[in-house]
Amino acid sequence: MTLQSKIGSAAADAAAILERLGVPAERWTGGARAVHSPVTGETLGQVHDTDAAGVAAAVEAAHAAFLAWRNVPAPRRGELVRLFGEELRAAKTDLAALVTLEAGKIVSEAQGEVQEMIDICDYAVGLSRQLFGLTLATERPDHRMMETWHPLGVVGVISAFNFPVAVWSWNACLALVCGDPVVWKPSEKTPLTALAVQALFERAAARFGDAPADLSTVVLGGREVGEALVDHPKVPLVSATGSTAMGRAVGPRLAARFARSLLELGGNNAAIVAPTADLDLTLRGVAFAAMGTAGQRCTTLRRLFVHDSLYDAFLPRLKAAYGSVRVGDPRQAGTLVGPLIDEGSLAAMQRALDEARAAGGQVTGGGEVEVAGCGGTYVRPALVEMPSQAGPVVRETFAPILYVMRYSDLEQAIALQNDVPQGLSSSIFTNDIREAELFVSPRGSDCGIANINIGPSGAEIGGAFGGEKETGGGREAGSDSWKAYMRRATNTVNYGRTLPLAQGVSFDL
Ligand code: UN1
Repeated sequence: MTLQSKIGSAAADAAAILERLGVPAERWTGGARAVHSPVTGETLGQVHDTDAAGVAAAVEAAHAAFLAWRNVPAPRRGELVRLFGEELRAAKTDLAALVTLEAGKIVSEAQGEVQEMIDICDYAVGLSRQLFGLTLATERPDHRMMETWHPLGVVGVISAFNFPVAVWSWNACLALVCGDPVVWKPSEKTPLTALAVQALFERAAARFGDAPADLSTVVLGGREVGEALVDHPKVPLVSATGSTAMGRAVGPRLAARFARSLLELGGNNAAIVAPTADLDLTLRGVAFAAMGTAGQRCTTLRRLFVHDSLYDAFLPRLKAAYGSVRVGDPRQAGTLVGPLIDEGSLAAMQRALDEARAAGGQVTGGGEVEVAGCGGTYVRPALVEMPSQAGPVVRETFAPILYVMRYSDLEQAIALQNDVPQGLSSSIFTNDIREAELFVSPRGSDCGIANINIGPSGAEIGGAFGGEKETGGGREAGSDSWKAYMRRATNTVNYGRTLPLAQGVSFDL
């Protein structure tokens, strides 16, 4: 199909997918909030915002579900997630196509995002038989001390437009096997993919049979909907992904009522290209991490420190890649960079580039790209050679801008890498084992993710995902992240006939 014949078809394609996935028409038509495709600018749907009473009702219903779900054995709860994974496998092509239409991701990345959901389902199913606690040494005879992990309650999930479905699934699949229902507020820019996922979940729940109603609900709208979720006393944990500004608003509100927060906020991720780096591999790693998803991942590579000894060999190759990368309709084979989410992103990108120029930066790329007949915002990624780490370099601009700087001493490069407010992801490209180990040592990268010979983006779900400092400190997905969704009880059991007190205290009546 030619591009020309596809223009104007985004709305029709989205409607057909929503119908196939079983999303009732009244959920995505007739509402006051228009949903636009970043691919063509077309209106894809009109969704209904949830009002404050609607959010409260969703939380109360989820809490009722919690009271039943916490009694269901965890491996049986895993069975629901297994069925959900089956629904996702069957719907992968459709759901990914909807991600492309609503978030603008290229086909391969959209499919990767749905695959990430399937992966976390599999992970959570296994986990449902491994929610273990420890048995601990006790100082008292005829006693046993142990810890047990119990379901926590309703989990609020606030997600961003750039991973409109996967981030929810990291939270929801773990929460569900841990015994917690989920109330989801997706980005107001991507409600349709959320409604599609909800429909798939409802199919899985129907097949499961006796699942309580309202284990998963979607509430739609802007900031006030998020606030209603964050402030509700029956939500003991909110997992929020988005900007640092959003986290600054959410974190203290949760702390004020002693609720838990799991924050995944901004990243300003760096990579170091050391003298022994394999330059072919580095070029591919840098290109994907910096230009992939049009620079709109929280793990996107934004700062590159290149050693003096290879700067002049590497930079021309990188510039050539920036000049030749195919920017355009994300539905078309061969496109590597799709649209920005909206014009606001382009404005922020241009502002950052102007500031970089004022600070002495040499900018290559960054101009708008005309995509035949399309109403989306398409831009060539920008490569900016900076004399120093200053101005816009120290903040996250959610757009494809890579700031490149020279370095001569690795410890200084690591210090610069760490000298930003954010601490999500980082990489070093090197074949020198001392450099590699230094980078992942206590005085190396200060980020939650530190990679060797891999770019900072594209993490798999088996590891704990998240970062330090203004990134918020939360960890999601793999390793022991599940503990955030449960409460730990310490139990001491006396199976003797006397009552020895701890610390040798005597209290004889
Ligand atoms: C995000 O951008 O919010 O590591 C999440 C990655 C993906 C997740 C990114 N697995 O890039």
